[in-house]
Amino acid sequence: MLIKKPSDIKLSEITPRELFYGRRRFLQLAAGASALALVPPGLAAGEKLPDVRKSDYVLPDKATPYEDITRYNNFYEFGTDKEAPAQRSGSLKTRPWTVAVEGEVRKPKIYDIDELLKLAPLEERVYRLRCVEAWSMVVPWVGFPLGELIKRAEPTGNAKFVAFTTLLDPEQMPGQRSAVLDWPYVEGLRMDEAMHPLTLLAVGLYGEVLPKQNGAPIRLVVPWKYGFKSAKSIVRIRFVEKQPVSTWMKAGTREYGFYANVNPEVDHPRWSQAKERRIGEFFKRPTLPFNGYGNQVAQLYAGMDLRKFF
Ligand SMILES: Nc1nc2c(c(=O)[nH]1)N[C@H]1C(S)=C(S)[C@@H](COP(=O)(O)O)O[C@H]1N2
Ligand SMILES: [Mo]
Repeated sequence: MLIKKPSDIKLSEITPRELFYGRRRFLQLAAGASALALVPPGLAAGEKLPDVRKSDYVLPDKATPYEDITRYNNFYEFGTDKEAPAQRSGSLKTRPWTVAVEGEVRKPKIYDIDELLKLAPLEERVYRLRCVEAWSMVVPWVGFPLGELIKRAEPTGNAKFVAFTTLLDPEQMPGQRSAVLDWPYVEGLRMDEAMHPLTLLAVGLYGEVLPKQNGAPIRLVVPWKYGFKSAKSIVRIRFVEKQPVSTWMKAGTREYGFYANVNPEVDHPRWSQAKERRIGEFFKRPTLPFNGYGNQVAQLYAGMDLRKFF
């Protein structure tokens, strides 16, 4: 049988790679071995993730070039400069790696990362990422919905929130040797946000194994919230009854709220959130409510004052 199911059709077959990945990345792929020199340190170069399906979550926006997504990062565990994570994350060991799923669940479990990679079909999803610092990117993630893992854990009726914790190891994460944040990095979601089909556990980028600077081996992606909600290099997923206090809330209660929904009408106390600079573009563009995902997520917040619950 030659006719393929839609799920069998790879994105590369229906969208020219050059269009989808951007010209520089295409040339880099096409150049083969000589492209290796362009790959930043710490990346398992060319490790393709097998069996990645196309998903329905593909934005029409042009994807940000691979070089920008992997060289302009926020990952304070490796320093506060944007270039630091690409330069310094080589010391992170992503194997062996475990993720503890625990707390208010009937089936707590410590997953090995390679088991997690096979938990659910891997999908390619092209999402917008909007940083609270008013820049944005368009990122082709590879991952699976967090909800797939939550279902298997069987949360109890007391599970109202989920807390995500990043690895704590100053030996591997030199940025943790200074107290810029209260380590380890912790973020949280309400249960319905965590179960939302857009909420992704990402293990890859551009069809390949996730680079360390982007949160290898596994990171959260919550596209309608400011980027800091998307915790990197996760080692613990804990189901709890009370709203977790996130690292950024501790760093500045007035500046970083628990919800952190992208909202052009609620300024950060020190700057406007009305516009953003898409990395690689010159002119700023207006920031969209919920980062453009309002149709899918606004109902989660019906009746809430989103100025108060920022
Ligand atoms: N553990 C950890 N996760 C983190 C951060 C961090 O400093 N440490 N930075 C956050 C912020 S502010 C942003 S904007 C995104 C950036 O993700 P990217 O580097 O893949 O673009 O990661 C988020 N996740
Ligand atoms: Mo951010």
